[in-house]
Amino acid sequence: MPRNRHKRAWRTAGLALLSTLLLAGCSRAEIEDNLRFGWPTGITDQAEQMRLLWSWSCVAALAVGCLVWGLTFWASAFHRKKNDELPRQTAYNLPLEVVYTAFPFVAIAILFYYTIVVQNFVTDRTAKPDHSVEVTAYKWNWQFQYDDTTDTNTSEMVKTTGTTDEIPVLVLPAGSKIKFSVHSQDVVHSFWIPEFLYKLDVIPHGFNKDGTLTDPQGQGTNQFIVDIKKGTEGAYVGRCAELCGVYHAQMNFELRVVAPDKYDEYVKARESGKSNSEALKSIGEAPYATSTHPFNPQRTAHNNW
Ligand SMILES: [Cu+2]
Repeated sequence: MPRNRHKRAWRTAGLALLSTLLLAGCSRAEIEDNLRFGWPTGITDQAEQMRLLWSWSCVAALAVGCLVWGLTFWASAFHRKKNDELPRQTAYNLPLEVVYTAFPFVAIAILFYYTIVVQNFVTDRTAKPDHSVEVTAYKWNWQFQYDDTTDTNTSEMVKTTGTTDEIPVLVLPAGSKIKFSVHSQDVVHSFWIPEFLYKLDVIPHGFNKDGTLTDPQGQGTNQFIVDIKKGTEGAYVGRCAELCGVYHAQMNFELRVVAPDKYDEYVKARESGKSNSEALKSIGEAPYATSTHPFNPQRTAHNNW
């Protein structure tokens, strides 16, 4: 192909690319949204780190894709069969072979490295949390115990227990580090708040024949820590993510993220003996779950949980 035709083809391709970018383009929010590449929005620092890993992996995959598409386009555009003469035959290009063997290894090594870094961040349990919550799962509900609280009437820690009529609402402050210790009273459940982009198996303690725990040291307790971001106040549904029996699908709870000063007020209200709904009401929050509702056992009812 003559030189100026080459040039023209490249210019046309460049213009097409530029106008696509300009036409697709977009406000900052839209660009950011596109860079999520379909990744859901989380409310924790851990979720954000996972999102970054995903976004950069997609960018890397697109870069490789563009290279492959470019070479495909280049080969089909500029190396079409022009006559019956056989083109120059080449083989055993050692430098090229080294490059295309080494490049995938380097790409995989980089992806592997960042995956491990993010995984270690997400599963890290060494940080000192601001608050700790004991989560107990049982067929088919949840109990949340706030470790750093004392109910003045019972001298026990403040607990919120779900019932058939009332979804348990777990109240936590925005902008804080929370440690969850999850255990089960019966079968395996799974603690899942979709906005954490994380779920953790809730496993039971084993029992000896005399009813004592097989491992009182705490095997049977899984733990994880999340940093709930600032400005994430709201109601988020929580679910059981492990098929655990007949009413597994109704084993819901709600995470209510509130401002830190409201959280302190809430805890004070609970410590003074107020019920969960009374305490929520006293800080100006909806007293009951808003993201999900109790299961209606009527068979004809349209359940929409
Ligand atoms: Cu369950």
